[in-house]
Amino acid sequence: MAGMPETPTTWTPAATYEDIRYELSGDGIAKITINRPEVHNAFRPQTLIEISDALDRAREDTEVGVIILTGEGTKAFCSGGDQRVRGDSGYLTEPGKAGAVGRFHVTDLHIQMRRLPKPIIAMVAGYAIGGGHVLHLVCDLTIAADNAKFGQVGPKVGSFDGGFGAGLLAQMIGVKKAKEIWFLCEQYSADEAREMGMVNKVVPLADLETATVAWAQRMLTMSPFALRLMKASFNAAEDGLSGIQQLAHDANLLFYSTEEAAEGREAFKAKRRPEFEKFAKRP
Ligand code: S0N
Repeated sequence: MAGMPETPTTWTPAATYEDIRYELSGDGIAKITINRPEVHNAFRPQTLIEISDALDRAREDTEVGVIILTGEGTKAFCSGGDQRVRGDSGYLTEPGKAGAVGRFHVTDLHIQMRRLPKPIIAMVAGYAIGGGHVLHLVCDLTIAADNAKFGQVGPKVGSFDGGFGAGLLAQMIGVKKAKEIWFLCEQYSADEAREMGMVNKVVPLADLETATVAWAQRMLTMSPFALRLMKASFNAAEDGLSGIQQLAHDANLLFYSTEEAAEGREAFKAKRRPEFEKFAKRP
């Protein structure tokens, strides 16, 4: 396939976790793999805590420009919340412990993924179901293998995600189709998901990683700050004031590198009047 890397990527483990793998390509890509194939990569709280930690790691690493989120094996990207640890008050960190109080770790994780100023690509083979489907929606791009299956199961298993799982989906594919997905809980092929607009590209299973790495490498040739601002700009409309805040603070980051901003800081430190009159009043 044109533009594909000629040799497979060699991934180097860069941290140790229980439920996930965190690996680096050495040329700017971090890969996070949910490693629970025995349950189709369903996530328990520990899994989400580890993904969150790995995302922080990738964010702080100034060598990393693009993140790939995927699942171990070819059968599933992720099948959502691990139903064995779903308690009466949310997912349990310590199932079986008397008085354990559950919660939804995905709530903060979704926000973290949208806030992270680097593109995240969902690399989907097999099932992206339930909370696993929402995880791929929240990623910036999705590349799917031709064996991928997408769908929601919430109302079938006594659950629902009315956050990004509903709102973002509706924005992506339209309200009627989003309602169909949630109300009927059927599964959709990779091609159907692409036609709906929630998958960017479908490739043969054997080419999934090379195709994903090719897109990541292409983004690595782009201006990282321009990508950062584009991600924040896309999110700003959907995320309201908190989206605008991200974009505005990114403007701060840029402004701080100007002589004009430095003049205010230096004048304060020198206890003198800032000479802002020397700066152009831009049209
Ligand atoms: C994915 C499905 C369709 C695959 O079917 P298939 O191929 O027939 O495989 P199975 O035999 O069913 O699965 C293989 C083994 O994997 C286990 N397993 C699969 N999924 C899960 C899971 N989610 N939790 C625990 N175990 C799972 C199977 O049990 C089986 O194991 P063995 O071989 O030992 O029997 C099919 O597997 C399927 O439908 N899975 C369940 C999908 C599901 O219910 N997902 C959870 C849905 N809910 C969420 O994800 C909620 C997420 C969330 O945190 C949230 C967010 C916001 C607001 C609310 C919530 C909330 O939780 O309520």
